[in-house]
Amino acid sequence: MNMNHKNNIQSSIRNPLITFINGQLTGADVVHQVKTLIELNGIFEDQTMFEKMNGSQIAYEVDVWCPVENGTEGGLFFGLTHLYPGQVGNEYFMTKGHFHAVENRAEYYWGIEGEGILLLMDKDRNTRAERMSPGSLHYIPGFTAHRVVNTRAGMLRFGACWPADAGYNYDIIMNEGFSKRIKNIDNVPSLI
Ligand code: S6P
Ligand code: ZN
Repeated sequence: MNMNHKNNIQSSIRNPLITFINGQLTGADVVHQVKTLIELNGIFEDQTMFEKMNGSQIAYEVDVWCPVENGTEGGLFFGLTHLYPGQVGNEYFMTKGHFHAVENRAEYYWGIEGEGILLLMDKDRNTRAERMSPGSLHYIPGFTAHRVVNTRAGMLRFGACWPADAGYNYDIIMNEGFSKRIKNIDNVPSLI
């Protein structure tokens, strides 16, 4: 094989645009979002305790890769959430939680590092909980609100993959919450 031919073959194989190694998502197209505690105002039960806390501390960070335009039917998005440890009163740090704007859109979550609980609530407000740990895989059906709670002292990292046209509906959860909460009761995460 002559050198030119060899170079052509090699140059037609490109490197990945994004890498996902050791719980980190890296690449030029990855968008990094930071959610501070103050942005979660209203989701915790103990508002008095919430107001005493440092609102500028980070509650979670999300790295998102959108290989197609937002709203593309048939496309997929990929995300990595880094949820910090902490409590507001006896309630653990958690994500805001949402339904999808296109309500029937499903999603996968999977545990990468740390331990926590995935709360799932259907349209009739029935809430169930799944333990999340490295390697756990969670199918979130359509019409189901989802929120993750960090129940341990370290970081909780989890992956997510969802349809590019799913969108977000945060209003229902901001206004009505989930029908159950995860609380630290005598150092045991409990669904209440
Ligand atoms: C998107 C997916 C995740 C969350 C992220 C933060 O459909 O479920 O990427 O956006 O975990 O949670 P939240 O509830 O603040 O969007
Ligand atoms: Zn979602």
